[in-house]
Amino acid sequence: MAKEPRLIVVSNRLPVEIERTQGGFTYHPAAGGVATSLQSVRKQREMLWLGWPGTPVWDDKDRRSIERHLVKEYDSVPLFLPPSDFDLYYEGFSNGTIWPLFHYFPQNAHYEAREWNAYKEINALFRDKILEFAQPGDLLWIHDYHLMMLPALVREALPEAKIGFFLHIPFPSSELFRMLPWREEILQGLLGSDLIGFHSHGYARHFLSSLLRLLGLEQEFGRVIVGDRAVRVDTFPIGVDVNGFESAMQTEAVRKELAELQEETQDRKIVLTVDRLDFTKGIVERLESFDHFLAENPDWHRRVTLISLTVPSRTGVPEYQALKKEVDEAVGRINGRHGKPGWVPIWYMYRFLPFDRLVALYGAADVALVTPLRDGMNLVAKEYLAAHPDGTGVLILSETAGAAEELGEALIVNPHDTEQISEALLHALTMSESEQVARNSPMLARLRRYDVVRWAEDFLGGLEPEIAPAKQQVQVRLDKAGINLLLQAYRSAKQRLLLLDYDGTMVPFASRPKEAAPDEELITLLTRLAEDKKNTVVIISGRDRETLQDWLGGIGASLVAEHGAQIRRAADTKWSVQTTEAADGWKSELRPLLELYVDRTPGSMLEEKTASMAWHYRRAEPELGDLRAKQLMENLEGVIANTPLVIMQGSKVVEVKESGIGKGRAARRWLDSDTIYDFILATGDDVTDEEMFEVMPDGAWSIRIGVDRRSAAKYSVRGTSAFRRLLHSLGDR
Ligand code: ADQ
Repeated sequence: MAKEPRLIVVSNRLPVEIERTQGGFTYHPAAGGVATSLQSVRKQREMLWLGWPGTPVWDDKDRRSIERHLVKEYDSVPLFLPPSDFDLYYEGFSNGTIWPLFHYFPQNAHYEAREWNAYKEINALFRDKILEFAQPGDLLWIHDYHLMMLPALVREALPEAKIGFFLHIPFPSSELFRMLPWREEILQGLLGSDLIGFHSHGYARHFLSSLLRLLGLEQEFGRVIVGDRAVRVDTFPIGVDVNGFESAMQTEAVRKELAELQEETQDRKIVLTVDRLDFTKGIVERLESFDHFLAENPDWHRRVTLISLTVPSRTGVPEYQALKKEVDEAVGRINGRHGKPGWVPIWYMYRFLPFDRLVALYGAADVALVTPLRDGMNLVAKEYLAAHPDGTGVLILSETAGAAEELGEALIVNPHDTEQISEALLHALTMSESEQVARNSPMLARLRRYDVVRWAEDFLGGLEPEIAPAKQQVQVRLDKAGINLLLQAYRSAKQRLLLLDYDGTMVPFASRPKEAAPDEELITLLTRLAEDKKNTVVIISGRDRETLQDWLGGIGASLVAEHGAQIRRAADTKWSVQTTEAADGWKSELRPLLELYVDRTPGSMLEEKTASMAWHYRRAEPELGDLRAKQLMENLEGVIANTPLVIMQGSKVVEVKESGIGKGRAARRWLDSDTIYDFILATGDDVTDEEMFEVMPDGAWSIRIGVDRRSAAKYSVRGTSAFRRLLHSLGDR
């Protein structure tokens, strides 16, 4: 066993099914997302799982036998809970208060002090069980909304414990959360953790604003100071076992199921829906959308079948019984309305299906219709994609499922909009295979990289400590009088050096780097400046050489690409590569870390260049992008210590590069040459340009684009258009 600290996982339910048989008991591991993800963790470290073993009431002898077996065979510790309190805690507070409220159904939530007290009692029983087993150095990972008081209870008893908490359901807007009579206690309960994880950035933000509004606790980059402790709040979107689904698709059992299904449905298209029967899943609304689709598109009659697979859930609760009735009636009504001899529009299955059959259904479905009204993540959407490794199939996904944050290439719909879902169905059923693959491939690639194993490792890695804030530089500003002085100096000079950054300096940023091509006006302007015999124009950029060559190869200027890693002088046709001492291989070492940030930050991307790697986050959600950038820099700082690499944060980009390379060194090639320049202009907008500003001689005009920033440049102008005007003035001289 490796020397990693032991992990104690705590959840309401143990992932083991126990059945009484004649000779004693039988045990089956229950496969679920979290259980699967922790299989790999189990190989690296000792693990113990603590939770409730299921409903039957056992006598003392049974309990001892079950506990012995679970500890020995499953590394699991059962916590037998008193049935009376259990109902108040489970059906009552957990599923009758928290579940509806957190899923934006406040009208379904009830607030009973008795249930709340039972919830606290049961959480305290969990604490007692933990205390029986916990040893110094253990990591504790507590799961989900049943156990929100547990982190603080454990913290009180074990101040030094390392405690992580993960919420599998949404955390609602603070406006909803504040409706809970025991809202402060719940927040305090969660704050006993060192790390609190959510599926999406939105949930983390809601939690942080609840902390601010209800407890007055401020956060900085997802860190909240509670007394003398720091609590980190972060997002870890759970994945699925992609390899497991891919290999299941190859097994004989699944192939057989699939063949039978295809035989039964003939050449009809299959639309599949899979959920637990719950009011949050939007089952009735979805059936109504299908009804609408059939009414609007009679040509699709007989050509499509909706398979609705619904797993029974909370069957003892009256609201769930009423929902079951509503679903049954809707299915009957729609089949009655549209059905024809030989064609039943909806095949409705109300049961749990074994894995092989479920996978075969995923594989056979042309379209997955996943439209929960609210869902923490929704694994069905991801499982469907994983069961189509060739990238075919169409996913229609609700915008209010956590999964929508990552699966943006799906057909995203508002689950309440019958018309829109009906249109999405038509789009899905007629979508070309090439469009299907184009949409699904990037999603599959993300799911493969950030799978369920990675999710668990990422969370556990997050329980490690963090590092210090970034450095700052001197602030400067340029005024109108300065511009006039600059123009005078330019006019009277004999040899001028113009070092011009490109993105963010001469052109504004575009959401995709390839879209920031130079316009005609800029090309003309730069060509004119470069033609002037007194001028040496150098475009000094972080871009790759192909793009620079392509865009600016014809203006007659010298080009510096990749922050100085490649240089092409105006007089040359060839590029020269600048070398450093950095040994090869650093990129493959850092790539997994950078890819992790790509996966965890939807909209971001990785760019590889000769002597650097850059993580761009301009298209990411801004707050999340900034937070991740800071985390990535801290992470990188630890990794690259004592290597010839440096980290730079530019505008919406974090870049790691070989330290001998940089715009400073590149600029020196001209500054240190035999030519004596009596006018030097250096302009740029981000941290990569600071190196250039720093090597400028005293009389140089160094200008940073963007006011009120810290910089080593002497001056600043407001933005790219202001700088363009200045360039025009130079061009007119
Ligand atoms: P759930 O609300 O249970 O999970 P979901 O994420 O969709 O919702 O997971 C359902 C699971 O049950 C899937 O793995 C699916 O394959 C399986 N399943 C559904 N119907 C089935 C059937 N008839 N037969 C067999 N298997 C069936 C909670 C949160 C989610 C969050 C997960 C994980 O509510 O938002 O994604 O936890 O964090």
